Amino acid sequence: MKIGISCHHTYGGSGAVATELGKALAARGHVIHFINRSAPFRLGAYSKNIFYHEVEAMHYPLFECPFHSLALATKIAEVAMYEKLDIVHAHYAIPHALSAILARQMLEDKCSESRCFRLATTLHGTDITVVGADSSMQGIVRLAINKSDGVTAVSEYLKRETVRLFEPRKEIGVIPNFVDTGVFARMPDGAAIREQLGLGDEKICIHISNFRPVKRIGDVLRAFRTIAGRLSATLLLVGDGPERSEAEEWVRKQGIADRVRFLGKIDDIVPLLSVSDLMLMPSSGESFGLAALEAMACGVPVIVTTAGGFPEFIRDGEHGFLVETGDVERMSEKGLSVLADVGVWKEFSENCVRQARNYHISGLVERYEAFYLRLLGERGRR
Ligand code: GMT
Repeated sequence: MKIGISCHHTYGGSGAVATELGKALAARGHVIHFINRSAPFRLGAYSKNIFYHEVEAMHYPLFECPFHSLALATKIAEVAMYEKLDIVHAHYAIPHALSAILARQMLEDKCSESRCFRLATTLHGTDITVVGADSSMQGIVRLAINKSDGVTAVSEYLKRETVRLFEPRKEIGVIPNFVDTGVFARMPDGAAIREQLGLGDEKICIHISNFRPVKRIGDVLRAFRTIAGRLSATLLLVGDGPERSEAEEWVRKQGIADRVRFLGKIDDIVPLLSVSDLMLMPSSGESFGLAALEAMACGVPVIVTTAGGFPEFIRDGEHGFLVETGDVERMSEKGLSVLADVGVWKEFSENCVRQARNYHISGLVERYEAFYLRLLGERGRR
């Protein structure tokens, strides 16, 4: 198949999923065209079957800001026509699905309906629960869902939320997120990585996010403060975003700045996960929580919230613990119980690796292939 993929290029789960999916599809012989504002952060070097088309929006003094969504629509139409795309897969409802819908309208008089690409849209989370839930966006997100040929959500939770908030006409399927367990695996040379990072033999807690309010960075820090008060530990904070400065200030005021490392955005997180003993992810509403699955693949037990999609792949007392959103005391207590007992940690760590294998990329890529083929089959019947 010839597949166009449009996603957010910035640091975050939806871009990671879209890019890894594209790379895996290319490895299976499909031709993939990424159509994006910038190269997705996990794209890496050129490889056979992968092409990248950059979208350049026009700058004109009359416009307060350039119209990227319109330029994206034009580029999708151009690539779809000249590369004869079968499928355009939009990750995140806006603007990608909408731009693809516009692109299809642009092509109306250029290709017959039976030749035009089919639009697959994957909903990732905040496009529904935060952005889409805002009254200024609700109608447009509903349109993006209803006008797509097929729609998937990354968890049952997100599907339920989409149906509750938008009452769409379109049936929503669920294809959960995935991890390449060949890449996300605990590296054996932990000591060398620790040395490179200037770490000793203390316990390592890790949090990876875009530092937005939904991630509840304050809960991460407060839970860690209690943990670090009881045993020797360092917290690695990976990523960046609006709440980072406040977090840095809090850490300084609490006198724990020497125990907390703000590492910023890092693409290759496997070495960091390989020296980590515990991931803290206390989000108030995570549609899936890809970072937790990637940590589990590297043998890192997780402390997460019962909110959102976490309970669909993380079991309490087996892969770590699930706590109520905001229950920092239980987070630190459960975190300490895993960190302080080598036997428990080892058992949880092994359980995590086994569970991550159930979400190995190959099985999920096959489900996306089947989804595309179903959409193409429907095209043939129209
Ligand atoms: O807000 C974010 O965390 C970023 C966002 C994204 O679009 O990159 O993440 C969402 O999509 C990921 C990939 O499907 C999911 O693993 C995250 O849970 C989801 N984030 C939220 O629902 C908050």
